[in-house]
Amino acid sequence: QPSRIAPQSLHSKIMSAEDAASLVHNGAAVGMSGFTGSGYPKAVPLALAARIEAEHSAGHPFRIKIWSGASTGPELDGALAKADGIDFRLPYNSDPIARQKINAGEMNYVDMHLSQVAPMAWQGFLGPLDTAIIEVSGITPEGDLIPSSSIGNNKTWLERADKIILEVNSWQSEMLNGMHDIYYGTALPPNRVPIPLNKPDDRIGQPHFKVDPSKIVAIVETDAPDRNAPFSAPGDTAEAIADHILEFLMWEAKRAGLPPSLLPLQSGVGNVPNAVMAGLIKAPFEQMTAFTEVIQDGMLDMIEAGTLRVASATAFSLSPEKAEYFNTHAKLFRDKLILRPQEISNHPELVRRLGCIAMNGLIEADIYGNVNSTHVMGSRIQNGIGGSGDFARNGYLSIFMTPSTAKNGAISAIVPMASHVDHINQDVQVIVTEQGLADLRGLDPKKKAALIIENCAHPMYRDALREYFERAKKSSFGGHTPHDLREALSWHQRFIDTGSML
Ligand code: 0RQ
Repeated sequence: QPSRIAPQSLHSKIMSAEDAASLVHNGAAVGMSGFTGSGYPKAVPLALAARIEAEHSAGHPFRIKIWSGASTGPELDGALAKADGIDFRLPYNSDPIARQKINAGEMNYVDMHLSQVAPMAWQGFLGPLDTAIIEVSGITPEGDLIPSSSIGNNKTWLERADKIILEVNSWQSEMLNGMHDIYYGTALPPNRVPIPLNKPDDRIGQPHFKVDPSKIVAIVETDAPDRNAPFSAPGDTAEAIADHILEFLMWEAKRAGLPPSLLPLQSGVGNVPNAVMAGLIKAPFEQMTAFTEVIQDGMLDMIEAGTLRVASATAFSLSPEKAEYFNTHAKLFRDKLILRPQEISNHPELVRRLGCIAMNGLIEADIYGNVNSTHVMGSRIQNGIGGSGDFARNGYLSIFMTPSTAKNGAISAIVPMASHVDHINQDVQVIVTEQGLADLRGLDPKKKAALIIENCAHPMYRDALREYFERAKKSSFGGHTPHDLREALSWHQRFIDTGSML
């Protein structure tokens, strides 16, 4: 197999993962590639974790700061968290070991809107970046980098870091070359200009990353698959949620006179969003588009079925089977998929211009439509806000979906008062559970409460919510958004004390 590193001049920088890991120093801020389990470096972080364990055994402190696109894989977050090697992490995590360390107070974690990471890095809010460790799928004869299965913040890390370690992964399809659109037109205020993208499939940049070769200190060759978590087959709950959303979208399309292609879709990760995509294949929409964050199994199915014309995102997030399928059939999808930097895929200006239909999961919603996406019982972080805020505030429609209960019914997803708020009620237009859908647009708080309780709450919790709402209306300090503050978070405390909100 010919080398994927075309420039001969770079071959002297090829080395083992262990040698590359030795170039990272204690306390370094490291910008990693990686987004929802795709395109993350797979060899150097593992070697670094082994080195950190050895340093710790010898009694030497060694911890690094990790910046990424979003979540990565067990060879990165998992291995480094297990080695107790992560001092600081941004902007998103879904690794279970890292989650446990964050919630134990042993790891600092900054949970950020994903579109804001690159501009904040450029504005200097995050401090200096020592090293970038970036997976690419090849290096062109001109020395440009062919991106991998995710873009995330790689453009920014390559530009901001003092030194660069590349992993060139030959597992990634060579057909990725040409699918990316890297926009170099962003600038900081007061020099910012409109982003010239008017349709999800507009190409406004170039297919490759530019890189200063003098900053490349190591190149490691790998041949390893992306993590790519499997999806479970949609169960009855996911299907019921998907059915409510489809029925609503058909009604909304008619009401608002939307085109047969609807408006560009954004869909969060997980089984329920995947079930919605599966349902859309059968819906009477044609030539749909997606302007979203990640490309999931359901979207590839929609492209093959001809219902989805094009998808723009920043990363793949496929099951292992679908990732292999993509690698062998990439030609089918090549001109229908575009991967962009996450500051563009999630850009508020673009989400607003295109009028995306945003569909995201939630942990809990309160009766007034405030949504908690991140913190179980108001304090234990699950993942992070991810891109949900970028899309929910700016989309044409912002839909949040969840099963009406969690933990076998011990927790109601509809609560009197959200124990943490990621999405204020102004950013939440529709809430859907398997019980039904609440269209909250244009409603005042008390109308929202009545609708959410009747349409979305599980019958097991509905009476208790009705009673809370009635009591609150009588005793509340103010009458606009009635609450009884002595009781508002008592459901959460009851769960903490007894293991159930009931
Ligand atoms: O925990 O795995 O321990 O059983 O949360 O919940 O029901 O499997 O749903 O995978 O869709 O995740 C909001 C977390 C939902 C996700 C959230 C527990 C539940 C389970 C997962 P277990 P489900 P999902 C753009 C969009 C923020 C980022 C985002 C998320 C686990 O959607 O992280 O939107 N969103 N990005 O048991 C206690 C509750 C709970 C609860 C669920 N009320 N109380 N535990 N759980 N509700 C894409 C990206 O940004 C990449």
